[in-house]
Amino acid sequence: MKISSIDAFQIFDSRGFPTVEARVELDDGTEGRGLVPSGASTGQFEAHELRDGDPKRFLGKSVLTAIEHVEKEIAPLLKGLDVNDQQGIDQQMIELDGTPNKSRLGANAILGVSMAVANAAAAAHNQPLFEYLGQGKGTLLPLPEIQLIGGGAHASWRTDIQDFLLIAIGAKTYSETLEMTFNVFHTAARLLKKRNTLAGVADEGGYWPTFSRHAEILDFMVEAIEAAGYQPGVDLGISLDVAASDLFNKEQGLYKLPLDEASYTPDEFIDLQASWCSKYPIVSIEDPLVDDDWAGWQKFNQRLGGKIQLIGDDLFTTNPDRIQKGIEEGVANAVLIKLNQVGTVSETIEAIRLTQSAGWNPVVSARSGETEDAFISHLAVATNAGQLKVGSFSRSERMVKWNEVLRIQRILGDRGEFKGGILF
Ligand code: 2PG
Ligand code: MG
Repeated sequence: MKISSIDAFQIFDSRGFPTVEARVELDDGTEGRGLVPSGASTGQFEAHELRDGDPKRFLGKSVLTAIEHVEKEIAPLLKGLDVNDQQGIDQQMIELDGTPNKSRLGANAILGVSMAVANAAAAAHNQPLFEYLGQGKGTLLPLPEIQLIGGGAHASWRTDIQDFLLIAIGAKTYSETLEMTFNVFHTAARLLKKRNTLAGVADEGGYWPTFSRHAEILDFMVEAIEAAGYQPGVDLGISLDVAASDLFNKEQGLYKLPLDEASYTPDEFIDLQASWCSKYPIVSIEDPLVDDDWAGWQKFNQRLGGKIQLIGDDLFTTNPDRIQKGIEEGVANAVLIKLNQVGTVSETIEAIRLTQSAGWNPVVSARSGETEDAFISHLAVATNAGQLKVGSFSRSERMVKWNEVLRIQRILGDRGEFKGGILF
């Protein structure tokens, strides 16, 4: 099972922007591919996504240098290595890059190869990816976090808060989470149509936000859950990704919400979110504060961490060192897990294990710029992560992930487990 060749080429993601596809071939002709996703509300501590920056080509967004790094530097280094040694291969690429954030070769170059190596190894073993990555121990089907309304950087700043999501906390099976979400998603469309405010979907497939206040969206979510015949807070809960790093004005020390014509000090912003938690059936909040306010996060966690799931995305950027610091300082109780924030498969798995070792929840997540690939569905099951966030319930780059979990559910049969909505 030796690597015989590696190459890469430029494909396009769900926003029509260039990204990397890497291909690893083994001695016996087996191959694996790695398709790299891309964020829009990226955290400042993420691994570096290398783009060419040539304004004459693809708006500066082409990834041809990253591809050249795969073919000229990574391929010769890895040729002849045993494809089963994911960690050793990832480590060699990290050392070849030589920077703390993978900025020389590009995290997109390294991740493409890392994912292709995992897929090639799984194919060589004739196993589905989740069985290979989890060494047969991955049996937990994830609870989905599914976006109803998309805003922020994914909808031209039509709202300030980024994601308004549903979690089907009352579902007994993975399939039932999808049925419940289906019912609310399509009921919401009917309600919006009636108001003449149905205006298509945002980057992750959630409805385009045609609302004049954030609280109006929360009211609408409750209305849609009820109109679909469910009990808010019992059958389905609300989850928010505030993506607060995008809202913080450093000079003024204030969070700005232009939609509400309001500014908040960090303490007032915590108060606002606490008041939303008492008024609405909110079960989870991601990135409620800026990504370097560790003391603020600690305060938030002390106040609300016992009642809701508190997820760090931009705060942790799937980086084991930052997660470790977060665990020591007690700033959250869950970590958003994104492969391209850290840049290799083995570091991503390490981040998940570290999160689990603290008794926290890992939430495996897609990016706003996605591809037709469903690697993360397998990753979530392989690691028994328990939760999966993929954007909404439309657009094929989203549905391919939900559908892949349905396929995994069939493969697992009686071995498959589902814990339901007990978030902590
Ligand atoms: C997030 C993700 C997905 P992006 O903030 O959690 O919703 O967005 O990929 O743009 O960072
Ligand atoms: Mg986020």
